[in-house]
Amino acid sequence: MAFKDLKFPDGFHWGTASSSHQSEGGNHNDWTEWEKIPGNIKDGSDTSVACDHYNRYEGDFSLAKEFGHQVLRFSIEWSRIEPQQGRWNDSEIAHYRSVVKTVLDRGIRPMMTLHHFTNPLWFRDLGAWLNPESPEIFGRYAKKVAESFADLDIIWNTINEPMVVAAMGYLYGDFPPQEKDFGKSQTVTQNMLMAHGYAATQIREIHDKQGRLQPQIAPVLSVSYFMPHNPENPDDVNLAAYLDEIYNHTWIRGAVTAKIPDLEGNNHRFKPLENSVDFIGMNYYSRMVVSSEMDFLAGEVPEKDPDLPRCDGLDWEVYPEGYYPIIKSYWDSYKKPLFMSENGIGTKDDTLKRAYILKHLQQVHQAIQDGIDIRGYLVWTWVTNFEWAEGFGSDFGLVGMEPETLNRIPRESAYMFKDIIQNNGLTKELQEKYLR
Ligand code: GCO
Repeated sequence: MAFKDLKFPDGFHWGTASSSHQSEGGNHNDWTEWEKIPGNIKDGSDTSVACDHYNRYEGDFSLAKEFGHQVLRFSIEWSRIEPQQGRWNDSEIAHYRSVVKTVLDRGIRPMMTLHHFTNPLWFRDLGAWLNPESPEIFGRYAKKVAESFADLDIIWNTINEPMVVAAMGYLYGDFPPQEKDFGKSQTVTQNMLMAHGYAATQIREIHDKQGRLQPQIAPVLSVSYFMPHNPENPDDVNLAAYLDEIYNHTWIRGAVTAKIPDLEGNNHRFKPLENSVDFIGMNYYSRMVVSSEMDFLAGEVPEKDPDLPRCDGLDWEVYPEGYYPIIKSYWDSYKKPLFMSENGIGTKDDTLKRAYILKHLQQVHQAIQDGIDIRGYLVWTWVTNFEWAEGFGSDFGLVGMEPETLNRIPRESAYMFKDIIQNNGLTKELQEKYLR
């Protein structure tokens, strides 16, 4: 195959993404408690230290700067900022202000997520996202954060992957609170949609009140490419379409159209959602093949393709061909600018990691060529970190970490990504080097 230079548009944003709980160490939230229960984390690890990023963020961001980053996506930890309901920890707010300023000082744009999976313990005890008041409670947290951060030039992410919270926490029971109840997962989805609306409204109002320019606000969605196991079987085709709708589309359509679908499929206008989406963050990792002969909602899926490489632990197939169609369906459906807010693979094999990134970027490039407005691309992740229920068993980092010293060790994939950023795209030579 002959490679060509693949240039990205001027102003395209390159960088990496991470989250507080996966990298900081020393948190105390619902995940911390859950990690202590034997069997919950596959390799028995926990986040007591994680990457010690809470103390090492300056070094991590300096390294990111050396490698050319233009955007750093990270989250702030709700449980640190609001350790008890309505009680704010000013020194933690100061800490995160310094995190943001450290990013800005390096000439990098901060993309800050308010909620990335973890909940304060008091919120868990109130029933977390099943509590009908959870959207307002989250809105009050967003208000406090907006008041404290509106003077800083931040790209705001409200909620990370609401569908993953709903599916993994309330349907498959692989994340806390380990429920297996489709109805509950639907309630969580709705409450997180309202919470996003309240958060966006608060962020806008506070910026107005303080006389600041309106920032860019986005929710971040996990997307997957659903495929029928047997494309000749209409039941498989219908199942794939149904799951595509409920996993990829229902939530974001609600946010974009400011309508909340209820369990009967009726829509209710919800004013706080108006003007809540400036762009859509899309996290893509893999496809999902589904069969009508199996119970998908109970976690049953057909055997994976033995010829495709997989992500360690999570067992996701490498399937770059699914990236383009899901990007296109988002663009066609919502006509909002898109931001590839996470993409990457957990593997010890850096050769595979490099090829993964290049092949996915070829898809992104094609989508841009076809007129789709994509603003940036972030690799998950910079320094390898705690991969939720996998523990440290699935290594997504461009930068490795020595277990004893926690020293950061950039991998060849980090240098490759630097080359991509410097060239604002994939040179022919780079593709020849890593895709041959
Ligand atoms: C997210 C992601 C990350 C994961 C990554 C690899 O929610 O943004 O789940 O937290 O680490 O997707 O699984």
